[in-house]
Amino acid sequence: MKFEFDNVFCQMMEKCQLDTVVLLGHINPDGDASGSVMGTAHYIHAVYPQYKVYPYLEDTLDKGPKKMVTKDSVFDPFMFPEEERYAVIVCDTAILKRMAGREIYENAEASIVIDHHASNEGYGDVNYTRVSEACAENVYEILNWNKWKNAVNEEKQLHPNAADYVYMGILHDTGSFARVGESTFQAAAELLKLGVDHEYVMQTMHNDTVYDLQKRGYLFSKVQRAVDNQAAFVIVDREMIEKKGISYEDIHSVSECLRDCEDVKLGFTMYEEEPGRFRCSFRSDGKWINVNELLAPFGGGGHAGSAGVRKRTEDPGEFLNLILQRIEEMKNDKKNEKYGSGCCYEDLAGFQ
Ligand SMILES: [Mn+2]
Repeated sequence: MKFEFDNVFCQMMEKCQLDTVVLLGHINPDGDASGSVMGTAHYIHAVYPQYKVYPYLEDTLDKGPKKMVTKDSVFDPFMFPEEERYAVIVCDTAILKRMAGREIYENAEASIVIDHHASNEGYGDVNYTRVSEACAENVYEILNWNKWKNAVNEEKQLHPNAADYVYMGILHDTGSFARVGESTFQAAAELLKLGVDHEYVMQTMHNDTVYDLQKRGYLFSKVQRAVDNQAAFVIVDREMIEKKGISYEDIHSVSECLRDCEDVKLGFTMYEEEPGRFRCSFRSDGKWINVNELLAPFGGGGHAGSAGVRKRTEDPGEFLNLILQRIEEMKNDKKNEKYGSGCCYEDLAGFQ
């Protein structure tokens, strides 16, 4: 059955007699988290003007989406909302631990969760999680765009608006439509019809300076290989970070670039964000190795093709070995399954 956001939202507000709603996303927000949060906030603001709306985002928001958010003429999501009684809507956040503004969530009267991570914990009063390429695609699916169009028709459409943000979320989590299904293109086409300017939103994808590229060049010169050369990875320790001025933003896209190389199946990065603590990012096609499963025993997770983990260790080499061992084990298990009697449907159930 289709999830009717408007019904669920109105019921929640009426039942709890609330006039305020706060929107939350995950820590270190990206284009999808911010697009989903801001898009939903703008939708409610336009369609339900009787309610006060406060989107809240950490200001560690990625540089590209930040360009759009700082142009917003309706909301300033970097202000911490100080409300008494309110409902929350949480977007793109699989687990409570990754939520930005968790105390806001804990003190809410009611909650709706909209997500697309297979690893979603199922928290919240209403939890709508459907595995898809982008949370913003789910947001697109559940909102009533006819209602929105009528609500914003009267006045001149402001930009960025709900449609611009939802489009941005889809654009970012699909890598500019590199990973899409039919439904993604359908959503994008409908959003363009609603007035989204593709070029305007594409500006949030272009943020590199020449210096950024030089730092990336350095990072790629440090790539190591393992598992018959099929895994490629970079480890960035404090010394490299300080000497070369490498920020997390610099390494953010490296695991994905490596994964997309013709001679690589799995790309990952380990970044020592503070002494002894590594922020690790893994990318695969979701089938060769399901990286969500790969990281589960280490306390990490995400999607079949894209997952992360934070690891506190004085010995990154030891952690690296554990990871590589588990990759080998998962590869062997798969091989045995294939040649065994059991039929393996897991390959097909990957990422859709
Ligand atoms: Mn996402």
